[in-house]
Amino acid sequence: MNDSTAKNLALSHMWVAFSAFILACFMGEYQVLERSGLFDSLSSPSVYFASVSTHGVLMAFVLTTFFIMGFGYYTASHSLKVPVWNPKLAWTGFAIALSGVVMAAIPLLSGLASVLYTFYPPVQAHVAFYMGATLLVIGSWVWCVIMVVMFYQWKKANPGQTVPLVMFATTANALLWLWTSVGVALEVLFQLIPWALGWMDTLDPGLARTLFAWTLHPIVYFWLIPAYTAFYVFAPKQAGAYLFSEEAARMALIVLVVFSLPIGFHHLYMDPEQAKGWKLLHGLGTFIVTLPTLVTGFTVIASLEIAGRLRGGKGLFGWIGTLPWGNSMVLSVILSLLMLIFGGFGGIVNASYAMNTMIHNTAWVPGHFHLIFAGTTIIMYFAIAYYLWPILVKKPLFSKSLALVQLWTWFIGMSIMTTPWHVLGLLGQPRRISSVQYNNLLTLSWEPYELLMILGGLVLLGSACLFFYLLVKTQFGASTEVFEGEVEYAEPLHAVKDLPEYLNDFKLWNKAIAVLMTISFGIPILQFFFMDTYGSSGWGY
Ligand code: HAS
Ligand code: CU
Repeated sequence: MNDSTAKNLALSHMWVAFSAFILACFMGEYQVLERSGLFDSLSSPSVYFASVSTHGVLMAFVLTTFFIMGFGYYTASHSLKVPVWNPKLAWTGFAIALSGVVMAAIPLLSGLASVLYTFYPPVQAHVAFYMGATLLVIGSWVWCVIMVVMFYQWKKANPGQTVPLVMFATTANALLWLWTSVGVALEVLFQLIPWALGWMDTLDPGLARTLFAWTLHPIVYFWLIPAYTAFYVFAPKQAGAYLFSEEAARMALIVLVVFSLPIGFHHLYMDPEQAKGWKLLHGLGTFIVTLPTLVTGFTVIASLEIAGRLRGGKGLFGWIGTLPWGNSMVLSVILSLLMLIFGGFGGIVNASYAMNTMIHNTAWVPGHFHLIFAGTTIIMYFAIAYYLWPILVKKPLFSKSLALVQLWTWFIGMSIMTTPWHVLGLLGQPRRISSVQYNNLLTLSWEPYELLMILGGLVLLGSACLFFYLLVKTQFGASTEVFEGEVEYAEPLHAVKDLPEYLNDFKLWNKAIAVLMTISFGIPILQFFFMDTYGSSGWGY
């Protein structure tokens, strides 16, 4: 088996991902400085919006998509013990996605696409931005197809056998992404591109926001699933024990995929286009989709508890101290779960229809997603990188202890930065603004929090640089030592036997998604074409 193709694919994708990440971190620090309003010389709304748009696109779309693709190629090939199917196609997908990034970066950096990462109309970007984003998505579809083909080829060659959990999770994510990206693809192809090219005078932002909501919730689980995959397949083994239940893991992944799709209207609670009943339906679905996260928390903590007890931990909490805190994967999982408590709590507040009025469009929301995305999720991307890099480049990690410092500082920096954002949100500070100069008592009360967020940002920037430095040093450093280790997957506590097909395949779940999506998005989308919604008819006016 030609393992080197999978390794090269993984490394190339991940380098793009982490290069985007480090660039975006510098922009993030500039943004907290500018936004604080404490430095007059930095104040420039136009630079701020160009920066925050680029930061958001790089973090949310480039870092994630490329990381997920690279991780998927390597684990698929490794766990199924087959080469990547059609490597030429895989490289073509990589080239398409990368050219999309370059194409979008030009208008972003020149201030012609200052539309934030959600690019809601009627704010308009240069058409190259929309086209670049489209190419990125098309490149990622190539990856999805390859994952699905590899999954079914393996099943055909190994009838009746259980697909390795890591591949089950990756395929779940590929299918999730295919379903997820349809909403934004319709918006971009039928509304934003024709409008930006001047083929349409105007468009219906209500429809655009509805289509974006189709994508906006499940996309966050597309980013999250690799983190949960590492929770399940790497962490228990690294902690020295077993996965508490593989069946629970599979069920959690399935519910996460199926219920992430029909619930996007919790981003539209305050929008006028959709009726209350639809919002409530999506709100109920949102509470259902928290369950797989609770199950994941339970299963992973139970796995860690087994590890702690096997290492001699006693009493109700004694096992926590005996965990190998010096192992970067185990430490990351602990820190990730700690951030999940508060990030998830924030999510529940957001999802509660009435409470959403209190925090919608305030600094609370970036607080929520920095904690749960940049915190919970990205710290696991770091852990995966530290775990895979030595295997991919066949050299030991440059410094294990610096890696631990980096993980701790990321956790501390993220806590320092996002706590003030939550408070500022409750104090009424709007999000998506560069600065508010009301010059009254209200903004004075914001100042101490602004200072804290700058400090948090600085700690995070230092941590990000350390992460990048460690990867560079590991791969290109002078060490001549050869690393021989291999990826090891956690065994379940009880071996999986006679798994029902619905826990080993997605056919049933695709049907379930189709039904749920028709129920939850059918009329809300069709109304724009069949009803007179404020004079709109279909895509535009
Ligand atoms: Fe969210 C907005 C609701 C999860 C990302 N979210 C956003 C936006 C982003 C985002 C990017 O309902 C902004 C979009 C924009 O720009 O407009 N979110 C939720 C809910 C969840 C949730 C209910 N979000 C995520 C994840 C994200 C993410 C994951 C990225 C990766 N979110 C919302 C809503 C909005 C929103 C509204 C719109 C707000 C508005 O008005 O604009 C849930 O999935 C969360 C479930 C999690 C839990 C936590 C369980 C805790 C566990 C940890 C246990 C650990 C222990 C410690 C005990 C219920 C399992 C163990 C310790 C040891 C030592 C072992
Ligand atoms: Cu959401």
